[in-house]
Amino acid sequence: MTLLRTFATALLFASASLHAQEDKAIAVGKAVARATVGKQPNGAAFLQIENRGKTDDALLSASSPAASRVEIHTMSMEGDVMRMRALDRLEIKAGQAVVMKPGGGAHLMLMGLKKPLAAGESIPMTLNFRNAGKVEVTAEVAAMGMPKPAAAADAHAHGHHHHD
Ligand SMILES: [Cu+2]
Repeated sequence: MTLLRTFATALLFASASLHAQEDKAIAVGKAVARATVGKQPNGAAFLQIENRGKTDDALLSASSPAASRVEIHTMSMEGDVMRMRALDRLEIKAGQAVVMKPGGGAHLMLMGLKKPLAAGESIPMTLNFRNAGKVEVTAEVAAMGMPKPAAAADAHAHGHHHHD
C-alpha cells in the first residue's frame, strides 16, 4: 500500500504543477506531406501527436501558408468505398498518441494548395490545440502512396513548371 500512496502523492504533485507545464504536454512527431500529382487542388499531411500530459487534449484546427485552409479529416471504408469526412476536432486523450498515416484514419487535408507539393520541399504548419495552444511543425514533402509508377513519373516531369 505504501507504493500506492507514493504514487497517489506523486500524482497530486503532478496535477498541481500541470497548469504551468500544460503547453509541453503535447509532442508532435515527424510530419510528412504527400507530394501532389499535376494540378491536384488538395494535399494531405500526416503526423504523430502524443499527449504526455494528464489532461485530455484535442486538435481543434490547423493552418499552413501552403494552403487556403487545412481540415482535419478521417477516412474509413464503407463497403469498398473509401470515404473522407471533416472532423470538428481530433481528441488526444491523456497518455495516448494519435498516429496519422497514409492509407486510412485521420490526416490533415491541405485544401486549395497555393502550388503543387514537390518531394524534397517542406511546408510549415500551425496546429491549434484546446489546451496546448499553438504548436508549429514542419512537414517534409515526400512522394508516397503513389498508386501507379507512370503517374509518379508524370508528376516529376511537371514538377519544374511554374505558372506564377
Ligand atoms: Cu482528406
